[in-house]
Amino acid sequence: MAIKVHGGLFSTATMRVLACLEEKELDYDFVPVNLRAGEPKREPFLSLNPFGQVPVLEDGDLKLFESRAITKYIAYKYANKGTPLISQDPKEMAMECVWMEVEAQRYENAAAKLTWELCIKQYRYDCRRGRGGRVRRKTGQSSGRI
Ligand SMILES: N[C@@H](CCC(=O)N[C@@H](CS)C(=O)NCC(=O)O)C(=O)O
Repeated sequence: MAIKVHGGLFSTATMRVLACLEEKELDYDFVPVNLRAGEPKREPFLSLNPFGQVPVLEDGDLKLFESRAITKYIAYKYANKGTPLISQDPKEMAMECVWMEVEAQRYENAAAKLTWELCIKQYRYDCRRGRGGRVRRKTGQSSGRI
């Protein structure tokens, strides 16, 4: 059975999981969840994650939430596929875990806000006005597609 990712297209936590699956060159089905319509806060989604948030990964009979737990699972389970993402050596793995914690505790908060303000908000604004597809800086310059 194929891996399934329930997530949102404007969700940085979902993007973390999709980036990991892409690095591992794994096939997966993306199941879009409508965050604006409050879909994660209702059944059947709550049965997948009682906290009502995306992403959720399904791999066979395993159902997982929390994006970093998901990426660690993928890195271990599919260690021999695609890009190696986690070391099998305990000391190296410990250092990787230290920096994963630093990312989660010290970096994520600011990075998620910046991604929202500089990228996603502008993209959604452009989409509503039929100019979707470009990411623009405040100066009006184009900085590429997302
Ligand atoms: N710590 C969680 C955070 C998940 C999270 O914040 N998800 C957001 C989207 S990025 C969400 O589902 N928001 C909808 C809501 O809380 O109603 C993870 O890393 O998976």
